[in-house]
Amino acid sequence: MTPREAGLVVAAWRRHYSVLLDAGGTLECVLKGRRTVVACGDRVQVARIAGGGAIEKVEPRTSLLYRSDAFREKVLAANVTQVVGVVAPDIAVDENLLNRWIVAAELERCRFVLVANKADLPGFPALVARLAQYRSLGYPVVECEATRSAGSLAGIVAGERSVLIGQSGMGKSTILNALCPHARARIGDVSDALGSGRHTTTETALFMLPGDAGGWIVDSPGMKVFGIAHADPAMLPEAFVEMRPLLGRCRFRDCRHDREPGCAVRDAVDDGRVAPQRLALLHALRREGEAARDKSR
Ligand SMILES: Nc1nc2c(ncn2[C@@H]2O[C@H](COP(=O)(O)OP(=O)(O)OP(=O)(O)O)[C@@H](O)[C@H]2O)c(=O)[nH]1
Ligand SMILES: [Mg+2]
Ligand SMILES: [Zn+2]
Repeated sequence: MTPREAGLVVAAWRRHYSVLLDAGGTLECVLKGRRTVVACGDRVQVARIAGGGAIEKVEPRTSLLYRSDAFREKVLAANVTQVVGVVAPDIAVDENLLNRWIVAAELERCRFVLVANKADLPGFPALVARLAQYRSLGYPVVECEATRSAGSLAGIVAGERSVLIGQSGMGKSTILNALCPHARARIGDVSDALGSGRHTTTETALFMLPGDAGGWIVDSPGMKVFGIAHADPAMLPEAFVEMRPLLGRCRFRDCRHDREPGCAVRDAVDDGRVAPQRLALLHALRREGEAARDKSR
């Protein structure tokens, strides 16, 4: 048997992967087994084959972020400790999408941080004002002008394993390049990203952070949708931080927080403690999850 070598997956494109070997150097690898899932951030064991390597084993993960609907799954990153959502004032922020990133992070027990990028642009103060609701949920909102510096983010990502997530053109790759000067990720024009529907970043890639604290950061392609159909519907309410103290306080133990009388969550919506769109998202995610389960039967 050929000896296996251990490494970290640093780039993923379709079914091709770059693995940074613990012993040094990177190896271009293919994946054996159709059903195996591999993502940037995975620790793997590879065997040398002609022309590169084959991933033979994936070590157990602490987290796995992925998008899914009833038909498809797309892994974003493995073993992350923190999800960094990026928004900017020159592109319409899809808050439904944003809340989905938060739920995905909570389900994997990752921290969530929101970055308001492009502080130099005119609509910036209005954007930051809109994001106050996320700060009051407990998620840090960090302001940044990545074309100048990402210094405000350095302390947030240091020592963490983060993934940058966001709609196309928000500036994820620009932030990455500012944090990891050796990265040289491709940066696109916003007009390009919006006009043609093309995204500048087409694969996920992982970069080591400079400095002694260690950690790494994954850049991902822009997205327009983020399905979480793989989530267990029973786990979803826990992913909404402001609902946690209310769970178990409804009249019915199996309350869906929909139209049941004596629902503590609905009461909280009525008196403004829970935003109606957050409860609506909980219901939408539950429907999506149930539809995906029906389909797979
Ligand atoms: N004015 C301004 N523009 C910025 C800032 N940060 C990034 N940009 C610009 O925004 C555009 C998109 O940046 P990217 O980093 O490619 O965006 P992205 O989020 O990686 O986009 P995708 O890879 O398509 O998902 C580029 O033209 C950047 O120069 C900023 O702080 N201020
Ligand atoms: Mg990019
Ligand atoms: Zn209820």
